[in-house]
Amino acid sequence: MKTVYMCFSTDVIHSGHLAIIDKAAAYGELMIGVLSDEAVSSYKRFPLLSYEERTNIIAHINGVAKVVPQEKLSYAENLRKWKPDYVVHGDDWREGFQKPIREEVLSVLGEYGGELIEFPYANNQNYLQLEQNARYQLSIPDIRRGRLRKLIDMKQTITAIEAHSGITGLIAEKTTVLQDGRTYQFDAMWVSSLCDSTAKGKPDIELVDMSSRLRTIDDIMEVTTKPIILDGDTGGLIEHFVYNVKTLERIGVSAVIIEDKTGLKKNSLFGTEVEQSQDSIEHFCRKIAAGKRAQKTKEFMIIARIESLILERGMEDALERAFAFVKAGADGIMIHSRKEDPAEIFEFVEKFRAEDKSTPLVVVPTAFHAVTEQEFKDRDVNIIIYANQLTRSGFPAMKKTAETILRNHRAKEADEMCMSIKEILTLIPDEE
Ligand code: SPV
Ligand code: MG
Repeated sequence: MKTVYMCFSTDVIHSGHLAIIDKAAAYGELMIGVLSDEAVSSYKRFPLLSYEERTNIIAHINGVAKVVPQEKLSYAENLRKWKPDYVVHGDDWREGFQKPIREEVLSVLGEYGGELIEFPYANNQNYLQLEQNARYQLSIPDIRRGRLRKLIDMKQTITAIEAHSGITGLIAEKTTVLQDGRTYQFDAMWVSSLCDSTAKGKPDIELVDMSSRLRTIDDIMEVTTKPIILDGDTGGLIEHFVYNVKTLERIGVSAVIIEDKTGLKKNSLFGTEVEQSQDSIEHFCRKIAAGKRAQKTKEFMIIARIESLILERGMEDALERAFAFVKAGADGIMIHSRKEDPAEIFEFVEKFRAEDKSTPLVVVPTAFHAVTEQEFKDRDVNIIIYANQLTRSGFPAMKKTAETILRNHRAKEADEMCMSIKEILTLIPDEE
């Protein structure tokens, strides 16, 4: 009896899948590789059904003889392990994102004489509609809100990139890179006070008020599904913070990070070059506790951000604050530093983790940008935020274009820096 291998990532099984399973099973004993939750969420979208549920459903489909896990988008490991006579796939992967995966499959099959069988891909409107509905589900506030915690549970260490508009939200949502048989995407979005203010041409001093920040969040939410972490600055007055917590969780934001500063807030990366005052432990604990009491859902997170290293108040102060803030109810701790050398961040993480193994830790490696995600993961850091890189790369590109047009008194020379008109017109497809 010949053996046949197919990989499945789907959580919305439809008759198109059943038809291809029937065809594949006609070639021999059919084994299905079910893609792990991590692989599905970094390749397509967060799965609506977990790996276990998807495995169970697929195992009960007529014609499926065996179900095995497939950890990566790459088939190589499973093909070398099981050596199926045939791999079956739709012909849609000949072009586009999955092309290198297909080429690798052909090469591994070549190692032992296996064969690839491709069926014409069924681009059925009903199936596309099903996938669109699944994506829409993920953007519903009640479903989006809890996904930050789920992602941390699933991956231990997740990444977020800043978004300050619909288009930067789309970049955070859709950018995917294929590397070594794995796909990479950002897990979440950070709505930075610096970038939201900068986009409005204003300084990062809590001048852009919450109504305006909510407008930005809504623009992002309209076109994305990934969880949102809001940079909540100081959280403002306790009396205002409790209202804002309820608003944020109602609209589906997953977490707010508030920093232990008071008075006129300036951006942390100024450090001690400008006057900034740190809040007292007692007052900031009251703010956290009031926020937690106001919260209505169990998934929303209030994360406390410690500015002691930024303000050069020392490691002991930072740690004392961290433990006090957790005791007051904080769901996570963000430790910040503006030193390129990550030593003080690593020291904080090590000392914090010696006493607290579970509270999520957050870092913003803008200054200590040489540290890799793996190094943070090895130290049990849970959220890595790329806080401002889209803003810092986007605006210089626009400035250069404006200067080029001024210098040449026409637009021709700037054209090579620009996306083509066709690309910009089709960048955002019409909603069906
Ligand atoms: C932001 O992105 O607005 C932040 C992080 O608060 S930092 O700019 O490093 O203070
Ligand atoms: Mg900020």
